[in-house]
Amino acid sequence: MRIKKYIADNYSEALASIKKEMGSDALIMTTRSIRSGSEWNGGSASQVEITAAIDTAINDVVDVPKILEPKSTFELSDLEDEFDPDIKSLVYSLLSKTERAQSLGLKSDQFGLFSHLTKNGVSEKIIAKILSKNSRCNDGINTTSFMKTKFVETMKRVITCGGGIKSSNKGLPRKVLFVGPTGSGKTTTISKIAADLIYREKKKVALVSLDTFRVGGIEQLEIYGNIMNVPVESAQDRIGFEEVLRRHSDKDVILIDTMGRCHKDLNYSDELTQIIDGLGDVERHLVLSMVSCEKLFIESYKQFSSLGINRVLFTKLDEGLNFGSILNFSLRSRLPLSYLTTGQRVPEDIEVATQDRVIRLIFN
Ligand SMILES: Nc1nc2c(ncn2[C@@H]2O[C@H](COP(=O)(O)OP(=O)(O)OP(=O)(O)O)[C@@H](O)[C@H]2O)c(=O)[nH]1
Ligand SMILES: [Mg+2]
Repeated sequence: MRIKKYIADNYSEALASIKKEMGSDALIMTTRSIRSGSEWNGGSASQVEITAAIDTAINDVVDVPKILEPKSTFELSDLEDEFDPDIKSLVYSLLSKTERAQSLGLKSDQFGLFSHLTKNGVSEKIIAKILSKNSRCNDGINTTSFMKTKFVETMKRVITCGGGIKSSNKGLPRKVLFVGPTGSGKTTTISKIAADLIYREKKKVALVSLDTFRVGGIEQLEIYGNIMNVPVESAQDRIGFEEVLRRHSDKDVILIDTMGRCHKDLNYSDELTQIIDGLGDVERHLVLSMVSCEKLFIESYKQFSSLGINRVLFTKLDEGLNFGSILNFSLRSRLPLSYLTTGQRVPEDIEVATQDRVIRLIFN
């Protein structure tokens, strides 16, 4: 084991030296800020010290092959950075919140807003990017309310809301497919939307289940369909789905349910694509639950990338602890939001997503 202290003007420089000398297997033992100048003039925390260690036996084995991740069409450089467990992110996670804000280039008058937004789940890197961009344009007037206003302006550009489901004006039924992780609330949300279309908008609706895999997958939808007195169909393949569409060509809206499958099942998206492709426009909504971790949002989005997603809707807001992940995900996916759901009651607990509502949620 080789241990060495590295002193530099900032963490990035120290880490660069560690990586250069010890490689990426180096372990970070300690980090601290060092005051330069003398005690009586206050000194300034202008340098950092990192103690790093490397197991030389491990370091000699340089040819261990990397396990390759399956290739995906989804590309997001920002995100790779965030989930990459390299030395930089390891050290970053060891810093205090203030140190993290400093290391991201923020000034002391921005720490309060930074802290508030991180508590509400907004990614630290996203906050820093937005705040530093805004402060560059407006030197000298960084009051909290000014910064908040600027932050909200950026959020309004990033969070787009596409409205609820409308019936088609082309005389054909609008077809809307819902996909997402197991238990995220697809079937319940479809029932809420169906009730709204039937009772409030007086539309003709059919419900279809593409539960091709699970026995009894249609039962839950059938219960709601029977209550609302609308047809509920199931289709296992493309031929079955085409028949269902023919039978319900007189409907205004056809809502299509799917079963949740593990996000690692990358074939699922292709299976669904084969069933629906070429059968006219199908709106595709990704259903994500506020109770699940943010990484699952991304994994699900990746899972359905070949299917193509047009909208995202968030469920279980009533159980969510914070809502910054909506901003994080919107920024990364650029998907317009359709609905938010706020409880288990059908049909009451659903609302069409609006920017104001989402911004209020994120600011608490
Ligand atoms: N608290 C709360 N629970 C919800 C909400 N929406 C759905 N649920 C509950 O979440 C659970 C799963 O809902 P489902 O609609 O069956 O989820 P799903 O995505 O269809 O699940 P799979 O078909 O198994 O993939 C049920 O107990 C619902 O009552 C919501 O907005 N808030
Ligand atoms: Mg379901």
